[in-house]
Amino acid sequence: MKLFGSFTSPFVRHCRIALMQSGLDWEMVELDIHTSKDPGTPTLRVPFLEDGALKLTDSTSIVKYVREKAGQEFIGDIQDLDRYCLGNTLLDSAINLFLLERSGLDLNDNVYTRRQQKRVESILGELNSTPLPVVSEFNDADYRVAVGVAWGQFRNRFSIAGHENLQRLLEIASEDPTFVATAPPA
Ligand SMILES: N[C@@H](CCC(=O)N[C@@H](CS)C(=O)NCC(=O)O)C(=O)O
Repeated sequence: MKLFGSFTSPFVRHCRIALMQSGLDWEMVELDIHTSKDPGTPTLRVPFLEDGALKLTDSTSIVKYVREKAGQEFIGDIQDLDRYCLGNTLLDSAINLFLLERSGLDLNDNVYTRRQQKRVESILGELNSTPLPVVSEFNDADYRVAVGVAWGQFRNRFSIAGHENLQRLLEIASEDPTFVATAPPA
């Protein structure tokens, strides 16, 4: 199967982690969504996946598909699923702000982008208050939060200076070989 995406995207990173852990046959096709004229996905976003006739357009359906195809569990617990969703919302807001700023918008001069910034800070506080996993027991909620927080540090989009649990989460994740192998290029 083929995963389309960039090496800097945290959503793609999570898919790569699941694929590396799956033992399945796959390859990564590098795609710059911002310059591609015909990216091959209706979302105009990465990642997307092709497995024969099957096409998946979102990292959540991709990770679930890969886990289940490999005989592994995606997310069974409702609180883990909610934490995964918080990680997603954090990333969605932070990436939108990143792209809007890159396109020339003053983020402090707009009521909705200020709300997005507030959302990022509020979610970081909430995620910081959740219990820490051990490295051998990372589930997809832990991976989603870890790739999100790591992306925020990589792009300098938010600080985790006051969030000791999130700092510790990244330390724990740094003991995970697939998390390390999928780090964005320096
Ligand atoms: N909900 C999507 C979000 C994917 C997403 O936002 N991808 C970013 C890259 S990290 C993107 O392609 N952005 C391009 C754009 O918004 O124009 C998923 O989980 O796959």
